Amino acid sequence: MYTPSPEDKFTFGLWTVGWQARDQFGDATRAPLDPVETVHKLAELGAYGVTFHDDDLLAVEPDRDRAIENFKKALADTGLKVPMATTNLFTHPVFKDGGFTSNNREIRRYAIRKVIRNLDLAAELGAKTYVCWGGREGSESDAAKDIRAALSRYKEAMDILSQYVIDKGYDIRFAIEPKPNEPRGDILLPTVGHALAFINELEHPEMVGLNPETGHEQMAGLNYFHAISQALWHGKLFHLDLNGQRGIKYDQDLIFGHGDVQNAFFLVDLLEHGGYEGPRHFDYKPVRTDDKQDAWDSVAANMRTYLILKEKAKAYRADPEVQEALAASKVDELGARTLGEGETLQDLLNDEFDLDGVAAQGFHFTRLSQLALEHLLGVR
Ligand code: 3MF
Ligand code: MG
Ligand code: MG
Ligand code: MG
Repeated sequence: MYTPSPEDKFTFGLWTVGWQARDQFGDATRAPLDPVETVHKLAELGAYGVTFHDDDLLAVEPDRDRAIENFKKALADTGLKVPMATTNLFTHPVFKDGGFTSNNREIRRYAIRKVIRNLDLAAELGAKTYVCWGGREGSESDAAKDIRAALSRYKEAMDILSQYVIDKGYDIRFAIEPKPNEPRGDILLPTVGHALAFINELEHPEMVGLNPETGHEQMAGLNYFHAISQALWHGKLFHLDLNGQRGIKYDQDLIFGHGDVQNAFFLVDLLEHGGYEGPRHFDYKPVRTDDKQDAWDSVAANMRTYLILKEKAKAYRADPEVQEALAASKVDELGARTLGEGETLQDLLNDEFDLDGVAAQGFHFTRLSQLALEHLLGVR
């Protein structure tokens, strides 16, 4: 039970389990992982696929061609897929003021070249989504960056990359990953809402969607379930990064469910019933106190937690008492048009309405929330 298989479409970034746990204050606590080992181990644990930044492939083999050859062989040996790839535009010191939006024009040009080189590899490996997380696109001082010019340069980069994909005939769409801060004091496109508005300004908005991360929205005090719902509503949920976060603080990248578990419960319910068909991608970090085996256990924990929540959500939906409570709370009534088919505004204006009577009615959300919690806690 709760044993993942490729049909569950679980995917992991090489940089997740491969994180050496180097942080602001301390050195690495784990040795680098060979991507070949990661691919084999992920397949063994029941994952569907693996994702990567260009530089992740070079973790133990500095020669790019050889690293790619080894990676491809591991994929062929295991059947693991590569649904998504991305570029590291944040580690190298050259990106200290950003990639697409660095004040230095030469650096902006280099950043685009770096993306294009890995886009070619992504297309070759069959990736359908290319994530852009602009971790260094931002500032610490309002004196340092003309934000409007930076947005123009961000747009320019996305337009150039979209045109490149069209010209090459690649079957790839871009997914912007919002984040409010860290490593920059303030990052451009800080939330799902900001990114959605930005996408509307692009030359090819249809080619660009979102890769929202649980912890990133929660770092801004926002609700990930709401963010994913809105991304779905706009048809922009191209991909996602699942993990755990406990409140407004540094980017914790905990195991999925190890943060706000109630929000995770409703999120899984939404993903399973809301029409998202893409990979269930985990972007988490094994805690710094983990040794190598603990880190592999944490990979399994992400998938197991998701499958447990999936089962809990199903049982919640199937519970007759929940169905009754949902109806009593009029949850379905929100799906009905406010102005019914064939009605006119005049019909609405003519409504007789018992203002005080209706105002006095409760929505019974307490009962519903408690039922959900009890399902989650395993007592129903
Ligand atoms: C940082 C992140 C990134 C992005 C990745 C693109 C290093 O907080 O979440 O992980 O997810 O660059 O997928
Ligand atoms: Mg993150
Ligand atoms: Mg995070
Ligand atoms: Mg992420």
